[in-house]
Amino acid sequence: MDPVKPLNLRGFLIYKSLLSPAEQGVILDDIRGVIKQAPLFSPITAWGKPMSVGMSSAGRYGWYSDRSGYRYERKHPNGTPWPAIPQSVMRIWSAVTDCARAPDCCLINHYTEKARMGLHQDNDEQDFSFPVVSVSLGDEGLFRIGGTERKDKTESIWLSSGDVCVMGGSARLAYHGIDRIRFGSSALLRNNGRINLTLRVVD
Ligand code: MD6
Ligand code: FE
Repeated sequence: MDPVKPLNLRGFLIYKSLLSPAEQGVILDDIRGVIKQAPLFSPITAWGKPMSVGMSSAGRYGWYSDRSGYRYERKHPNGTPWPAIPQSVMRIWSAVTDCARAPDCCLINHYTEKARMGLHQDNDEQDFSFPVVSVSLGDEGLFRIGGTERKDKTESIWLSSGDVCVMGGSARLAYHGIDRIRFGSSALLRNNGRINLTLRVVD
Protein backbone atom coordinates (compact mmCIF):
# COMPACT_ATOMS: atom_id res chain seq x y z
CA MET A 1 0.00 0.00 0.00
CA ASP A 2 1.77 3.06 -1.28
CA PRO A 3 -0.57 5.99 -1.88
CA VAL A 4 0.72 8.03 -4.80
CA LYS A 5 -1.04 11.05 -6.22
CA PRO A 6 -4.74 10.18 -6.56
CA LEU A 7 -7.10 11.05 -9.36
CA ASN A 8 -9.30 13.98 -8.33
CA LEU A 9 -12.85 13.72 -9.68
CA ARG A 10 -14.90 16.64 -8.31
CA GLY A 11 -13.10 16.37 -5.00
CA PHE A 12 -13.40 12.58 -4.76
CA LEU A 13 -9.81 11.31 -4.46
CA ILE A 14 -9.44 7.99 -6.25
CA TYR A 15 -6.39 5.81 -5.64
CA LYS A 16 -6.43 3.31 -8.50
CA SER A 17 -5.05 -0.13 -7.56
CA LEU A 18 -3.90 1.01 -4.13
CA LEU A 19 -4.29 -2.54 -2.80
CA SER A 20 -2.20 -5.36 -4.25
CA PRO A 21 -3.91 -8.66 -5.04
CA ALA A 22 -2.29 -10.13 -1.90
CA GLU A 23 -3.66 -7.27 0.24
CA GLN A 24 -7.10 -7.68 -1.32
CA GLY A 25 -7.02 -11.39 -0.45
CA VAL A 26 -6.22 -10.69 3.20
CA ILE A 27 -8.97 -8.08 3.47
CA LEU A 28 -11.49 -10.39 1.81
CA ASP A 29 -10.67 -13.20 4.28
CA ASP A 30 -11.11 -10.77 7.16
CA ILE A 31 -14.46 -9.55 5.76
CA ARG A 32 -15.62 -13.15 5.35
CA GLY A 33 -14.87 -13.57 9.07
CA VAL A 34 -16.99 -10.51 9.89
CA ILE A 35 -19.89 -11.74 7.75
CA LYS A 36 -19.79 -15.13 9.48
CA GLN A 37 -20.58 -13.37 12.77
CA ALA A 38 -22.76 -10.63 11.28
CA PRO A 39 -24.54 -12.06 8.22
CA LEU A 40 -25.45 -9.89 5.23
CA PHE A 41 -29.05 -8.69 5.19
CA SER A 42 -31.12 -6.48 2.87
CA PRO A 43 -32.15 -3.28 4.64
CA ILE A 44 -35.66 -2.00 3.96
CA THR A 45 -35.79 1.55 2.63
CA ALA A 46 -37.99 4.21 4.19
CA TRP A 47 -40.32 3.51 1.23
CA GLY A 48 -40.73 -0.11 2.33
CA LYS A 49 -38.68 -1.76 -0.42
CA PRO A 50 -35.71 -4.07 0.32
CA MET A 51 -32.43 -2.72 -1.05
CA SER A 52 -30.82 -4.76 -3.84
CA VAL A 53 -27.47 -4.61 -2.04
CA GLY A 54 -26.68 -7.01 0.83
CA MET A 55 -25.26 -5.21 3.86
CA SER A 56 -23.54 -5.74 7.17
CA SER A 57 -21.09 -3.75 9.29
CA ALA A 58 -18.10 -3.94 11.58
CA GLY A 59 -17.21 -1.49 14.33
CA ARG A 60 -18.97 0.27 17.21
CA TYR A 61 -21.81 1.18 14.87
CA GLY A 62 -23.48 -0.42 11.90
CA TRP A 63 -25.60 1.32 9.33
CA TYR A 64 -29.24 0.28 9.34
CA SER A 65 -32.46 1.15 7.58
CA ASP A 66 -36.13 0.25 7.90
CA ARG A 67 -39.44 2.04 7.55
CA SER A 68 -38.48 4.47 10.32
CA GLY A 69 -35.47 5.66 8.30
CA TYR A 70 -31.69 5.51 7.99
CA ARG A 71 -29.56 5.41 11.10
CA TYR A 72 -26.65 3.78 12.93
CA GLU A 73 -27.27 0.92 15.35
CA ARG A 74 -25.04 -0.63 18.01
CA LYS A 75 -26.13 -4.16 17.12
CA HIS A 76 -26.77 -6.39 14.14
CA PRO A 77 -30.49 -7.13 13.60
CA ASN A 78 -29.74 -10.56 15.14
CA GLY A 79 -29.08 -8.78 18.46
CA THR A 80 -25.28 -9.20 18.70
CA PRO A 81 -22.77 -6.33 18.67
CA TRP A 82 -21.00 -5.79 15.34
CA PRO A 83 -17.56 -7.47 15.08
CA ALA A 84 -14.47 -5.25 15.32
CA ILE A 85 -13.13 -3.56 12.17
CA PRO A 86 -10.23 -5.76 10.95
CA GLN A 87 -6.72 -4.31 11.21
CA SER A 88 -6.21 -4.90 7.48
CA VAL A 89 -9.02 -2.41 6.82
CA MET A 90 -7.96 0.07 9.52
CA ARG A 91 -4.58 0.33 7.82
CA ILE A 92 -6.19 1.74 4.70
CA TRP A 93 -7.78 4.58 6.69
CA SER A 94 -4.37 5.46 8.16
CA ALA A 95 -2.74 5.34 4.74
CA VAL A 96 -5.09 7.76 2.98
CA THR A 97 -6.28 10.13 5.74
CA ASP A 98 -4.47 12.18 8.35
CA CYS A 99 -7.34 11.82 10.84
CA ALA A 100 -6.45 11.50 14.50
CA ARG A 101 -9.60 9.44 15.00
CA ALA A 102 -10.15 5.91 13.79
CA PRO A 103 -13.41 5.10 11.96
CA ASP A 104 -16.16 3.56 14.07
CA CYS A 105 -18.12 1.94 11.27
CA CYS A 106 -17.08 -0.18 8.33
CA LEU A 107 -20.18 -0.66 6.21
CA ILE A 108 -20.03 -3.74 3.98
CA ASN A 109 -22.03 -3.58 0.73
CA HIS A 110 -22.37 -6.73 -1.36
CA TYR A 111 -23.54 -6.48 -4.98
CA THR A 112 -24.71 -9.41 -7.05
CA GLU A 113 -25.31 -9.12 -10.80
CA LYS A 114 -28.37 -6.87 -10.77
CA ALA A 115 -27.70 -4.89 -7.61
CA ARG A 116 -27.27 -1.14 -7.71
CA MET A 117 -27.16 1.78 -5.34
CA GLY A 118 -29.20 4.86 -6.13
CA LEU A 119 -27.77 8.35 -6.00
CA HIS A 120 -27.44 9.35 -2.33
CA GLN A 121 -25.57 11.50 0.16
CA ASP A 122 -23.81 10.00 3.18
CA ASN A 123 -25.29 12.27 5.83
CA ASP A 124 -26.24 10.05 8.77
CA GLU A 125 -22.96 10.88 10.56
CA GLN A 126 -22.56 13.70 13.08
CA ASP A 127 -19.38 15.43 11.92
CA PHE A 128 -18.86 15.96 8.19
CA SER A 129 -15.30 17.19 8.71
CA PHE A 130 -14.27 13.51 8.77
CA PRO A 131 -13.99 11.87 5.34
CA VAL A 132 -15.60 8.65 4.19
CA VAL A 133 -13.13 6.15 2.74
CA SER A 134 -14.33 3.46 0.35
CA VAL A 135 -12.62 0.25 -0.74
CA SER A 136 -13.69 -1.75 -3.81
CA LEU A 137 -13.21 -5.52 -4.09
CA GLY A 138 -14.23 -7.92 -6.85
CA ASP A 139 -16.19 -6.98 -9.95
CA GLU A 140 -16.01 -3.46 -11.35
CA GLY A 141 -18.75 -1.01 -10.43
CA LEU A 142 -19.80 2.09 -12.34
CA PHE A 143 -19.56 4.89 -9.78
CA ARG A 144 -21.57 8.05 -10.46
CA ILE A 145 -20.40 11.27 -8.84
CA GLY A 146 -22.40 14.49 -8.66
CA GLY A 147 -22.47 17.64 -6.59
CA THR A 148 -24.10 18.60 -3.31
CA GLU A 149 -27.52 18.93 -4.94
CA ARG A 150 -29.36 16.05 -6.54
CA LYS A 151 -29.92 18.03 -9.74
CA ASP A 152 -26.20 18.74 -10.22
CA LYS A 153 -24.44 17.35 -13.27
CA THR A 154 -22.82 13.94 -12.74
CA GLU A 155 -19.93 11.99 -14.21
CA SER A 156 -18.99 8.35 -13.87
CA ILE A 157 -15.90 6.22 -13.36
CA TRP A 158 -15.42 2.45 -13.13
CA LEU A 159 -14.12 1.38 -9.72
CA SER A 160 -12.04 -1.81 -9.84
CA SER A 161 -10.84 -4.27 -7.25
CA GLY A 162 -8.19 -2.66 -5.07
CA ASP A 163 -9.27 0.92 -5.76
CA VAL A 164 -9.71 3.22 -2.75
CA CYS A 165 -11.78 6.41 -2.83
CA VAL A 166 -11.71 9.24 -0.28
CA MET A 167 -14.77 11.47 -0.08
CA GLY A 168 -13.84 14.46 2.03
CA GLY A 169 -13.71 18.23 2.16
CA SER A 170 -16.08 19.87 -0.33
CA ALA A 171 -17.02 16.43 -1.70
CA ARG A 172 -18.09 15.00 1.66
CA LEU A 173 -21.78 15.70 1.03
CA ALA A 174 -21.76 15.12 -2.72
CA TYR A 175 -24.32 12.77 -4.26
CA HIS A 176 -22.97 9.46 -5.53
CA GLY A 177 -24.17 5.96 -6.41
CA ILE A 178 -23.43 2.73 -8.25
CA ASP A 179 -25.29 2.38 -11.56
CA ARG A 180 -24.25 -1.15 -12.43
CA ILE A 181 -21.79 -3.96 -11.94
CA ARG A 182 -19.64 -5.52 -14.65
CA PHE A 183 -20.51 -8.99 -13.43
CA GLY A 184 -17.69 -11.49 -13.78
CA SER A 185 -15.01 -8.88 -14.50
CA SER A 186 -12.87 -9.93 -11.51
CA ALA A 187 -11.80 -13.35 -10.27
CA LEU A 188 -11.37 -12.23 -6.65
CA LEU A 189 -14.74 -13.47 -5.38
CA ARG A 190 -15.61 -17.14 -5.87
CA ASN A 191 -19.13 -16.41 -7.13
CA ASN A 192 -18.33 -13.02 -8.66
CA GLY A 193 -20.05 -9.87 -7.49
CA ARG A 194 -18.66 -6.80 -5.82
CA ILE A 195 -17.90 -5.86 -2.24
CA ASN A 196 -17.55 -2.24 -1.20
CA LEU A 197 -16.38 -1.20 2.25
CA THR A 198 -16.99 2.31 3.53
CA LEU A 199 -15.26 3.58 6.64
CA ARG A 200 -16.91 6.33 8.63
CA VAL A 201 -16.61 8.29 11.86
CA VAL A 202 -20.15 8.24 13.21
CA ASP A 203 -20.48 10.23 16.47
C1 MD6 B 1 -20.21 1.65 -3.49
N1 MD6 B 1 -20.22 3.62 -2.25
O1 MD6 B 1 -19.13 1.99 -3.98
C2 MD6 B 1 -21.05 2.63 -2.79
N2 MD6 B 1 -20.11 6.32 -0.05
O2 MD6 B 1 -20.63 0.52 -3.57
C3 MD6 B 1 -20.66 4.61 -1.52
O3 MD6 B 1 -21.83 4.78 -1.30
C4 MD6 B 1 -19.69 5.55 -1.00
O4 MD6 B 1 -17.95 4.85 -2.47
C5 MD6 B 1 -19.27 7.22 0.48
C6 MD6 B 1 -17.98 7.36 0.04
C7 MD6 B 1 -17.52 6.56 -0.95
C8 MD6 B 1 -18.37 5.62 -1.51
FE1 FE C 1 -22.28 6.41 -0.01
